[in-house]
Amino acid sequence: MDDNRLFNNWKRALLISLHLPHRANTEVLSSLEELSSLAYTLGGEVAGQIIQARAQIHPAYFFGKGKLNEIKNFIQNESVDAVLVDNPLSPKQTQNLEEFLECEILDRTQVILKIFAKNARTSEAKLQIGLAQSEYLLPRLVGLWKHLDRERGGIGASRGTGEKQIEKDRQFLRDRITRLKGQLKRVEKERNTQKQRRSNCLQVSLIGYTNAGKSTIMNLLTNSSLLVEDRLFATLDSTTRLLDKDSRPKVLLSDTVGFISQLPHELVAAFRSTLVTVKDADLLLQIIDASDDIDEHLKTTSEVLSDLDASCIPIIKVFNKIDQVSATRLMMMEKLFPDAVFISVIKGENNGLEKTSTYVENLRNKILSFFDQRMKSMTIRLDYQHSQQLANIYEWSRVDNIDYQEEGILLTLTAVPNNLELLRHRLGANFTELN
Ligand SMILES: Nc1nc2c(ncn2[C@@H]2O[C@H](COP(=O)(O)OP(=O)(O)OP(=O)(O)O)[C@@H](O)[C@H]2O)c(=O)[nH]1
Ligand SMILES: [Mg+2]
Repeated sequence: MDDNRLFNNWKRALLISLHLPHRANTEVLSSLEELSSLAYTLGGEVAGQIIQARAQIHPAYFFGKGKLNEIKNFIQNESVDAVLVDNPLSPKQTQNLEEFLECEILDRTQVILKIFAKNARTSEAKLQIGLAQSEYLLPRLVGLWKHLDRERGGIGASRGTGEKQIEKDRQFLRDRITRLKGQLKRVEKERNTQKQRRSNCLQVSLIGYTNAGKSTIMNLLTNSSLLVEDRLFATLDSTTRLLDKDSRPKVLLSDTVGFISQLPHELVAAFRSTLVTVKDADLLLQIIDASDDIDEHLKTTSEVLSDLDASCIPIIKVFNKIDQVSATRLMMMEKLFPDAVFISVIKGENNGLEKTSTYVENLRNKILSFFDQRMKSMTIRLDYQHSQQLANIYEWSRVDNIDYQEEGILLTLTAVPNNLELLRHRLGANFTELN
């Protein structure tokens, strides 16, 4: 079965949203604005937006019947070929809406899945999105086939063609899910081996809303050239680089896939192996676009972190793109978040190259001093016959002092407690701890 056949292409979309009483007006509007960015990221055109305020959802059609007639007129008058719904729909609701509006219906989840499929480059990202798409499609096959039957010339003409196919497709998807899960398990195993090799390093993970500037900051901190783009979900993989080649302990920085509000749970589950860099981090750098909807972005990030079981990891909040905000807004944010860092990493009118590099260096120092504050020191004596262990010592800790004395080599070492413990284990009985 070909995914493209199931994820039909469309050119001109109408965006619709149901405003339920528990959601604030601004939240509904900014979410719809974001759906519009998602549509553009996919290369589609937006013909218009319609919002319906309602006390509760209509169980069968999600929207009220009156509004649906208005929507149907709009579709016909404006040559719309897809309706993007900014709410999660059940398979049955999607099917009913397709039948009533005679138009392709995509909910927010499906739009996001399509963007991921379009942007996936590495084999791991392709496996993960394949899994998320298959899991999303499985309960929706009935609706899809009804849609295709209709295209072939009316329900009566081809009744049953789809029904027979549904069982075949369902089996195909089940087999595919099992195969993709198996392949992802192998990738995860490989990742675990790499992790063991890096166990003497501290891990810092860049996290946050999509398009906040994570990859731009990663590039500047590690002198890399990862893809940076003004569109949503430019990054779908994790990339890890050394932050500073001379620092001890070594600090690794990872860039990874961004978050978005109402991130489909199929995606969080499928991207678990990519997001493992977040779960395993010693410190998270949360990048927030200072010019965007801060409250919504903070809320989304904390929800995803709790979904990943990563809420306990210490976080440094980094407000980026301060070149885009007024001095008053900046002052307000500084008051609200006294421990956060405020930066701008793009050279612009109010932001020379010098200022940008000062921001980047301050951020680097903030990361290093976070770990410095947690480091402990110990003094040891190493017998000369075990001096080959010096390589390990330099690898695992910062050597503050070394003195070649008659009885042995006297060393003062500093490292995070975990690394000191691992070093003690490695040196075994070959050293004497003096304090
Ligand atoms: N004005 C301004 N733009 C910035 C700044 N930092 C990054 N950008 C722009 O923001 C856009 C997104 O940057 P990325 O680094 O790709 O963002 P990301 O968080 O990695 O995004 P995804 O990988 O798509 O989740 C790009 O067009 C950057 O040039 C900044 O400080 N100021
Ligand atoms: Mg990125």
